[in-house]
Amino acid sequence: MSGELKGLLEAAREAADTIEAWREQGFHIRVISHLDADGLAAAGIIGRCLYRLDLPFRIRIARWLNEEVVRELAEEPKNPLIFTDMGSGYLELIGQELPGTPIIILDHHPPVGEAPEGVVHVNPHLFGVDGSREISGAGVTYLVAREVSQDNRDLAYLAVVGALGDLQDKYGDRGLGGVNEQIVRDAEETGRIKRSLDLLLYGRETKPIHRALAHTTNPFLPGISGEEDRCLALLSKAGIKLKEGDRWRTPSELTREEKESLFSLITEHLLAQGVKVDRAFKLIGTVYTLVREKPATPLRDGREFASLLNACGRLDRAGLGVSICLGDRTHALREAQEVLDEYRRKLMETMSWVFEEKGRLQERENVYVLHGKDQISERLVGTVASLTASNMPGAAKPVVAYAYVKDEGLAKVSLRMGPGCPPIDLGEVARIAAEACGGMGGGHDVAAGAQIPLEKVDEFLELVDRLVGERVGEGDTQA
Ligand SMILES: [Mn+2]
Repeated sequence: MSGELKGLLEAAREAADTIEAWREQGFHIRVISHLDADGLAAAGIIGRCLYRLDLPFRIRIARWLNEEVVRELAEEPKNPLIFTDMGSGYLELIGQELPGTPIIILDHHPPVGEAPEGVVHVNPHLFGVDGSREISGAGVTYLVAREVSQDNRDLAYLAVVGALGDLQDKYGDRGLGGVNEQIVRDAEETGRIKRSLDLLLYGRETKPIHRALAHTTNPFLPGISGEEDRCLALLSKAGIKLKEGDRWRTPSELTREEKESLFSLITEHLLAQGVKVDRAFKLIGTVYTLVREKPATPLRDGREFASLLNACGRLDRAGLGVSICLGDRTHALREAQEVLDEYRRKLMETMSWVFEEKGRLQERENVYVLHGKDQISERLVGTVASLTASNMPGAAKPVVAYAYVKDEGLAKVSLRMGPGCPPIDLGEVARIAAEACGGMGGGHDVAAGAQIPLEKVDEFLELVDRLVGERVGEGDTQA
């Protein structure tokens, strides 16, 4: 075992011991977790862990951690708090507002400042493990649950879903790597997950093939993504049967020959559109199948499970997502499926909106600015920024997208690195720029976010453009 991992596991052990001690004292636990798929998966893991310990708990899901949220927590009785997939960026705030509260932070975002005295802080970055790529918030939470009891190894699959939700599948064959690799192995050994190499069509377990192809946005396939009619034409050209009797076939049922012929037609189509062929190769990658879930449900495929959780979080139905992670497969699943459909519809609409008219995505000296204003929902802005950044043809600049959160007088900003970008720390850029504008920001090097006062948007964008430029410049002189 590498020294880095050893340090991380020791911290996980300390958190597990702390939970055990809380149990002996008969505490009621407050869990507070992040709104995205990773955060909901983390909430599910810690919830099931506490449930198995017979510890009473309550889960609260938050969009972000700010002074308001922390003050609300401070006004409640001082029951122990577990932060999952959030907290490390706000150590000072936590120390100031929550003195005397027993606290565990299980996060993978880069820590800012020092953990206050007495707070148990488990974060891969403290041990030289790259939290943006190697392990998710759900992964850190899983390591703790596993230290609590080996029986919790059967929760590893949720940590895989969390890592996929945080787009950590950046290793070979679009697989998970680093500490995640070990977590995947736990999930395999406990009979929950099987890995295979396959076409990564969106909705591979649930959607008719033409629709799955049209709904695939990562990679974005010009002339195919969002174009159901053209997809139908392409599939019939490939000689692929769409129905089995009355039932639509799904991508998971495609035979090897069918997949090969479909793939070569997609490649031809992209070439004809002047798109590089390597885009098509991003369509082939590691599929994580949750073998205990019913076929033809979105929970059967790890990525689709993650996007279902994400949809629940973004459309104000976080509770549904948590229920599913806690094991509900009845009405919660049915409802969540509807939420997912609605979310995908909105996302596709928004993506077409982005590229429909010039000027919505504006090229500046060092960044692309996506002016979402009140046209992009603040709930979608992060996902839209990710999709835009990963689908810009040869983009060497990060994408900075913002949307108004009018009722709070704020703009929500998401910064994302595209595949062609030079390595700079967007989390640091977001934090410095946001603080200079009276807001808060931070995050990973490749994906960061900020909330800033509405009237400061222009100032913020200029500052980000400049900060990114300075950092790109530094990289050049070192090279
Ligand atoms: Mn996360």
